[in-house]
Amino acid sequence: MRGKLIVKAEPYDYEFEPEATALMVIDMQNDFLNPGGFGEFLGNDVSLLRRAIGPTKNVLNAARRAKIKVIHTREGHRPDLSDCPPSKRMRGRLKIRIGDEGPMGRVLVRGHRGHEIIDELKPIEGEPVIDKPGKGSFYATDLHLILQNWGIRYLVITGVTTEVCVHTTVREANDRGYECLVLEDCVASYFPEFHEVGIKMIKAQGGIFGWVSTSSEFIKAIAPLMK
Ligand code: TIU
Repeated sequence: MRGKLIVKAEPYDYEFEPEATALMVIDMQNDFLNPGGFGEFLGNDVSLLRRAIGPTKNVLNAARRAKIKVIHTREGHRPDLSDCPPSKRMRGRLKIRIGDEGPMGRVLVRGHRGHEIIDELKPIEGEPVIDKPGKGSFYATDLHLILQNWGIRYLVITGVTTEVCVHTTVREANDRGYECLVLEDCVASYFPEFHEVGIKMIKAQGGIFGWVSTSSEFIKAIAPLMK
């Protein structure tokens, strides 16, 4: 279907072209959402992030049915840690650091269970997975190249955590000219107050970083594409 669709959003309606839109699922990895991983070693209650799983699953299913492109990201590092800044590894004086052996294999290292995307949101054939060493999804990755090749101008954002990797990615995308819609029930933080303020920051000042809506409003908007 050609033409624009409209999502009820804040600070005002989000208009987008489905063929030029990608759904991004950011860092929905065992290391952040399950016990025994990086998120927990940082001192967090990982159960706080799990509220985003159900709504994100619904959006993912709807986007697949509507033939909207999907891209997943994972934060993590090469087994030799050559792409992990020593500052990142040492920060926090953790007992179990990035690269150390934990209950889900080596923490935040590619190829280990903790680094994998959670079972509930596994990528399927045709959905690129971007492995990123930083918080932002554009930094030191081929995400921008893929989006440009696909003709993508609109990004619908889900994932964790609101004020860290989601915010960094939205800011990076904003400076590269993408129109971002953040689905607030599909993103989450270990700090509910940071989530709340992080969401406010995106839509304040006329949508300084983009728009905010919900999974149900987005699914309603793309319903005509789900034949
Ligand atoms: N993916 C992501 O947000 N990485 C983090 O380290 N987040 C925290 O909130 N710690």
